Amino acid sequence: DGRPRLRRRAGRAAGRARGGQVTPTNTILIIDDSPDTIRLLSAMVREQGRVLFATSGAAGLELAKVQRPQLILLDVEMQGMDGFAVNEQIRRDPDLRGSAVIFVTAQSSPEAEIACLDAGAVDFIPKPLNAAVVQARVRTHLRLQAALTALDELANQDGLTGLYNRRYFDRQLAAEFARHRRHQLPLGLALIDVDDFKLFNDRYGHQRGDGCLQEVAEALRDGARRPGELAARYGGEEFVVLLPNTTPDALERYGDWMCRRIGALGIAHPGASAAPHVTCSIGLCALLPGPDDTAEAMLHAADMALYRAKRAGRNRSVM
Ligand code: GH3
Ligand code: MG
Ligand code: MG
Ligand code: MG
Ligand code: MG
Repeated sequence: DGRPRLRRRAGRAAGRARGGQVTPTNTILIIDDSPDTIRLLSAMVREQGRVLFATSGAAGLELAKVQRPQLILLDVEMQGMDGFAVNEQIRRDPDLRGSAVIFVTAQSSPEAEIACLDAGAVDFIPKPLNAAVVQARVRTHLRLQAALTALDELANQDGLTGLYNRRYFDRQLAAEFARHRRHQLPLGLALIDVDDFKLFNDRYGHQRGDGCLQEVAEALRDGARRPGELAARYGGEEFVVLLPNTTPDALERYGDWMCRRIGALGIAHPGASAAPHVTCSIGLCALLPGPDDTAEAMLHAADMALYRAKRAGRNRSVM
């Protein structure tokens, strides 16, 4: 469903690497009901990114949802939905957290300027437009926006594996759970715990233990490719995968497949109880969320299933 995915390694920003330098492609969306202003503004900022435009608030919002621009230059005075109304929709949409708004307006009173900033815009550009001022403001906000995006990514990422962290996962689980309840869709959850991992560390040391967790994480990330699927490190040697629109049958197939896949990494572990290599146990929970179900109860059910998988001898997936 187009949610942002973490990149494979921490700290790598979007864009093309050129001679070690990363040059992200910024997208700037101009929403203005005057084609003349759009032409003028486009010409001013076209060196600073990919420029898109819309001539109404409604069209602009639709475009923003799909294109996720870093910056939106938003006309205040527009026919139909005015700039403030558009801005309110942008603020309310969690998908547009990464889109900063700069208001563009001919009303250059201190009150108008304050109203723009209080509405949550990052800046205010007065008309008539001055090319150098527009460019300087756009440049500044693209830079700030890139820093914010990088911070956001770090805040959601597990440092060792590059997977999403538990904080992010918990937030997404709550959101997906509510969505699945609303639309009556089956939701799947898998908790994955590395077997006898303490023994692995004891034998090979913590550093190789870390390497093992990275390999397992890579298998999980690679196995969560369908839109909306999300793999996270839940803590220690425990991982969690969220599988939207997944029936119990399909979830069981996923569990068995992932269990085999992690075994097939072939990471030697002579002390393990189920096989001479690293294995994992998986606890599954699939459900069509009813009015009284909660995300917490779902996690708990998966945890109980994981416990049963351990009790039954490890290296297996249990619903
Ligand atoms: P079980 O099969 O019952 O899950 O046994 P286990 O040994 O895997 O489980 P236990 O909870 O006893 O031990 C988990 C181990 O995982 C202990 C801990 O040191 C290790 N661990 C947790 N986080 C990390 C990490 O980031 N790196 C490394 N190397 N080890 C970790
Ligand atoms: Mg206008
Ligand atoms: Mg554990
Ligand atoms: Mg374990
Ligand atoms: Mg244990």
